[in-house]
Amino acid sequence: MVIEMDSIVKDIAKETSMEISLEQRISEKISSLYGLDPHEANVDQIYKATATVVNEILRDKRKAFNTKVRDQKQRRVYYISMEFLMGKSLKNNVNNLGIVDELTNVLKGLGVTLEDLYEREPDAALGNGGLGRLGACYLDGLASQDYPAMGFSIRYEYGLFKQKIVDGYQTELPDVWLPGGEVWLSKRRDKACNVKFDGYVEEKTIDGKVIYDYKDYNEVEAVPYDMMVSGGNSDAISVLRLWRSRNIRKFDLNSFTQGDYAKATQEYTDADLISKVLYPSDNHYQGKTLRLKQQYFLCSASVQNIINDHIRYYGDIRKLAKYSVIHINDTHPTLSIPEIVRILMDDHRLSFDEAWDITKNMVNYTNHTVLSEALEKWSEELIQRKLPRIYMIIKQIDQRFCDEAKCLGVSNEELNNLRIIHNGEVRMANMCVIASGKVNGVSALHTDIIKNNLFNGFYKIYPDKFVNVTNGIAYRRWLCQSNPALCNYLDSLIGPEYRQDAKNLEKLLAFKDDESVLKKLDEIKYQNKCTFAKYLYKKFGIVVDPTTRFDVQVKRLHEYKRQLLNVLKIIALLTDLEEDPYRQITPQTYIFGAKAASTYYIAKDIILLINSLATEIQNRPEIRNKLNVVFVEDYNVTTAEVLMPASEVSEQISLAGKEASGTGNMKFMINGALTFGTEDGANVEIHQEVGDDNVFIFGMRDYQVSELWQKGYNAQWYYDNNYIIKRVLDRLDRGFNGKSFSNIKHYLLNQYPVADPYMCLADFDDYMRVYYQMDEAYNDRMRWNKMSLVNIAKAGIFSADRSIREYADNIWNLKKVK
Ligand code: 26W
Repeated sequence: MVIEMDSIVKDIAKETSMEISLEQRISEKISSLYGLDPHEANVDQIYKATATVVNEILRDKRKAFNTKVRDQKQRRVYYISMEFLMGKSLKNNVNNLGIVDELTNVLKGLGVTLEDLYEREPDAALGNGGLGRLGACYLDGLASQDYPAMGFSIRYEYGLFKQKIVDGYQTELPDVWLPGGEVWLSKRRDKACNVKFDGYVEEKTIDGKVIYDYKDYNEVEAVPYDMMVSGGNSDAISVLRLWRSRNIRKFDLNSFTQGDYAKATQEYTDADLISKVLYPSDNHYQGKTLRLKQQYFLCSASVQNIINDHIRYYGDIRKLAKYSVIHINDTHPTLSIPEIVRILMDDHRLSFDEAWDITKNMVNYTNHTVLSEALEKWSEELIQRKLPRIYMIIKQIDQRFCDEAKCLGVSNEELNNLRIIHNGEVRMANMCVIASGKVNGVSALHTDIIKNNLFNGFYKIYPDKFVNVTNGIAYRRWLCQSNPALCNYLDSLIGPEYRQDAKNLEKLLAFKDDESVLKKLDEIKYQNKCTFAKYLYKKFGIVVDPTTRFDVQVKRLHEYKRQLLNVLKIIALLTDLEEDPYRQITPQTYIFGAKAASTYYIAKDIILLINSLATEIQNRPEIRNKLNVVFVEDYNVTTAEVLMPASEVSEQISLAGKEASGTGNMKFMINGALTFGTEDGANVEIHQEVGDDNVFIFGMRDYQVSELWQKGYNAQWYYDNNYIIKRVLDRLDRGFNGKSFSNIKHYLLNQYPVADPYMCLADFDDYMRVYYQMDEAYNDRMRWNKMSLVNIAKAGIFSADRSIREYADNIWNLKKVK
C-alpha cells in the first residue's frame, strides 16, 4: 500500500515536471536508460539522460501551449521548408528554460561540465546555408513571442555533408547525425500518412459529379518525428515536424522465395531513399527526379497533416484558411499548393472554385534568390508522369490564371512569361506568386528587385501582393549564448532588457565616447579571439595569432559571393610583401570557411586556391607573421557560434543585386565586427542603420552592375590598365604551394560566356581603396572600438523577433497567444 502511494505521488509529480528536482530527474533517467547509478555513468550517458529530461520538460510546455491555442481558437502558421539548419539544441534549450545554474550544479556533482555535454551533441545540419538557418531562427522567433507555429521538413538521415580538406581539395563525407541527434526527436506514429506517386487518373462521372480515380500508384509511408524548439523567456514552444519515408508494402515475398533478393528489397530501398540525404546544392537547381519526389513527399505529408488536424479540432473544412496559414520557404515546397486543392477536391468533395479560393487564402511565399540558375522549372513530362493528379490540378490553376490575366488586360506575349506551364516546363515561382496572398523579398533592395525585375509582370497586375520583410536572426543564440563575455558586460552597463527586446541595445550609444567602455569592448574582443584560436588549434591543429586582425568571410562558396575577390586582395598584399619584405602592414589573419556543392567545379577550385595560398603562407614565417590565411574545414553552425564573437572585419562582398539579404552580416554586426561590403542585400540596411562612418562600403551599386553588364564587361581592359591587377593575376600563374592557378586567371579574364560573370575585376580597385581606409580606421583603436560599439547598438532591428512580428502582422494575420 505504501509503495503504491509512493508511485502514484511520483507519477503526479512527473506530470507537473518541474516539481521534482532536476537532479532527481536526471538520476532517474540514467537509471531507467542504463540501469546505472548516476556516478557510474559516463559523459555520453549523462548527456543523453540530461537531453532526454530537458526534452520532456519542453514537451510538457508544448502540450500546455497547444491547449491554449486550441481553447482560444487561434490561427496557426505552418512553415514548410526543405531545410532547417538547427545546429545544436541543448545549450539553447537550457538557456531558454533558465536552468543553466541548476544544471551546472547537478553536473558538478557528477564530475562533468555543461560544456562537456554541449560538445557531445552533433549539429542537426538539415540545411545548406542561409535559407535553412533562417528557418531555424524563425522557429525560435515564433516561440519567443508566443505565436502558434509548426515547421515541416524532412528527417534526412544524412544532413549536409562533412567537409574534409585533403591536400587542399574539398572532399565530402556523409554527415551521420543520427542516432546522436535522436534524443531531440519524438516519433509520432499516430500522425503517419501515405504519399502516392506514379500511376494514372481515371475521370468518371457519378451522379453528375466528376470523380478522379487515382489508379496503379506507388505508395510511400511518411512517419513524423517532432523536435521541440524553445524560445527566449516565453510559454510557447514551436514544433519542427520532420518526415521520414518508409516502405509500406512490407516485402515482395514471391521474389524473395525465388531467391531474387535485390528485387524483393527494391521497393524498400526506393521508398527509403526519399528521406535519405539532403541535396547539397545551394542556389542551383538540378531537376533531379529524386528531389521532386522529396518535395512532393514533404508537401503531401505536411498538407495532409494540417488538414487532418483542422478537421479534428475545428470540423468544418470550409474554415481551413481561418485557422491555418502556410508559408512556402522559397519554391521548394510549391507543390503544397496543388496538394491543398487536391485534398479539398478529391477527399472533401469541394469544387475547384471553392478549393482554389481556400488555397489562395492560406498560402504565402518568400523568394530568397534572384539567380536564374536557382529558379526551379520542372519538366512538364516528369510532373505528369510522377504526379498525374497534381499535374491535372496545376493545369487547371494555370488555365484559371490565364483567364484572369486576360481580363486584366495582359497581352499574350506577357502571358507567356507569367503562366505556370510553358515550353514543356512547370515554373514553380510563377505558381507561388499566382497562389499566394503575399509574396515577400528578404531585404529592401531584394524586394525592389523582385518587384521591378524578377516578378515585374506580376507586380504590374498584383501590386499589393508584394511586401518586404528584411531577414532577422535569433540573436539570443548568436549574441547572448555565443558571446557571454560581451553580454555579461552589457548587462552591467545597460541592464538585461536587451535580452527580451533587442532594440534596447541602443542604450549602449550613451557610452560611445566613454574610453573605459571602449577599452573594455576591446578586451572582450581579444578574449573571444583567444577562445577562437584555442578552438581552431584543438579541433584542426591550426595556429592563429589573436593579436592580429581577424578578417572573416564565412558562407557557402559561390561565385556571386566573390570569395575570389577577397583572395585577389590578399594576393595583392602578398605581392607587396614579396617585393619588399620589410614593408610594414597591420598584422592580419584572413579566415575563410565555405562548403562547395560537390559538382560545382569552379567553387571547388577556389577552395583549392585558398588552401594552397594558406599553406604557402604558413610555410613562410616572414609572411605569416604579417599576413596569414586559414581555411576552417567543415564550417557549420557550431563553428560560427565561436567565430562570430571573435571577428573584427565581416566581408560581405557579393556583386550588388545578387545576395538577397545575407544573415551572417547581421551575426557579425551584433558581435561588434565591422562590415566591409558592397551595397547588396541587407548590407544596405546595415549601412543605413549605422551611417557612413561605421561601415566600409565599396563597389558598384546594383544599377551600375546592370549598366556594365549591358554595355559589356571587358575583363581584359582591367588587366591591361591596372598594374596591380596585372601583377595579381600573373601571380596566379606562378601559383602557391607548388600549384599553378592559371585556370583561375583564365576564368577571370576571358569574355562572357566563359569569364567571371560576377565581374570581380570591375570592383577590385574600389575594394583596395576602401581596404586602406578600413586599415587606417583599425589602427586608431578608440575610433575602431567606437565604430564597433555603434554596430552592436544598432543591430537590434535585425532580430528575428522583429521579422516575425512583420510576418505575423502583414502576411500571416497571426495573433500572439497570451
Ligand atoms: C533548388 C536549389 C536551391 C537550393 C537552395 C535554390 C535556392 C536555394 C536557396 C533559396 C538559397 C539560399 O539559401 N538563399 C539565401 O537565403 C537567405 C535567407 O533569406 C539570404 O539571406 C541569402 O542572401 C540567400 O542567398
